Amino acid sequence: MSLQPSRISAPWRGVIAHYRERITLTSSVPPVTLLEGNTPLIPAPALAAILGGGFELYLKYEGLNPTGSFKDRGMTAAMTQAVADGARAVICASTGNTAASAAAYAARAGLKCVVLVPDGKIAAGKLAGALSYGAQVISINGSFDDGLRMVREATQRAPIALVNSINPARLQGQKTAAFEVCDVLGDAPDWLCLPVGNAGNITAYWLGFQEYFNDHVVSNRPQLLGAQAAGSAPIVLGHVVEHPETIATAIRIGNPARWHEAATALEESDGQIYAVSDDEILHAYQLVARHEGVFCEPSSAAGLAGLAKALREGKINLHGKRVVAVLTGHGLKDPDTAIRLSATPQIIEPKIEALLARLDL
Ligand code: AN7
Repeated sequence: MSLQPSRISAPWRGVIAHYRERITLTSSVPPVTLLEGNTPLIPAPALAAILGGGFELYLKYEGLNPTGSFKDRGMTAAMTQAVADGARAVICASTGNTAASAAAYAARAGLKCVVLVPDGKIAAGKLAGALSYGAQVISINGSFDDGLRMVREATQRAPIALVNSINPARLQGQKTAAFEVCDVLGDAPDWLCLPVGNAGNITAYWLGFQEYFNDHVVSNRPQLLGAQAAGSAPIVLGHVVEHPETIATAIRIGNPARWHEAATALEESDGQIYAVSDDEILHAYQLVARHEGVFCEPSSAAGLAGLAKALREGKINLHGKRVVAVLTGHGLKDPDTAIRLSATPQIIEPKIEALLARLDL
């Protein structure tokens, strides 16, 4: 009997090391990494049945990244590039997840990090993360869109690097999620659905799928199904939303920076984009937790809400198809929404009879 630990596979070294030859960075410095990526693609047969059945559904659970969202894929690349460029400080505007991710990777790289967030509109777990990783957190009396405008100008006027997804390195990191989906399925899925906010992620997925397809790694490309919150749906409406509102604060964005690229991805993939109400988002959010045991943040469920809407309205035929829903962030990011939506725990005396009387079996 061997006393060596059994190695089931080579250790995971993060998305830059794993997909090195596919990631275009102008640097040769060692990656700034927290070993992000390699997130599970979880089959969701119960949810597929609830949505009408007849297709395979998988959840790309991005909440299992080191800071709890898909942003870590892009941030490893952006922070590596910043270090290579000799930056001393980084800045971003954020609805929360980018802030937490930037803060963590900056801590790892030894860089100063400044994040701008909309005051009162960021979920508790994201603020807790950004503060704990030691970022300078600045709350603005305005929206994410105001913050993005301000950080763009700040990088013109002060020696600080921008790590929002208008930074092309971010997309290089984030496209690895598309590679992973294909690597696990053995080909591209038929549909990929995801929430759309600033539109960096849909742009990055399309980049990844195109690249695998063009290099003949896969034989097809998925159709993309995007979803925006109804109160923050500029791409669906075709105009900027001045005062975006939604309970899904991660995607409370009225003027997406990658709007044009998202429109191109939707067009080239023969995709669809939907506006989903807060009620529809919260319904999908509860369904996936209660029927699959997968807890995502409300915004992450918007893609599933969009899928449900497309099916309900007969806009899509999924018979025999393989569908991937990207769950972009972890449910623990937003404990307040989770608790507010649920029944209050029952309080009893510490007596067995009191417990047995409450068991409703
Ligand atoms: C959980 O953190 O924009 O369309 O500043 O946190 O690429 O913007 C977050 C966006 C979806 C939308 N799901 O992705 C930010 C930020 C979650 C998110 C999106 C976000 P993009």
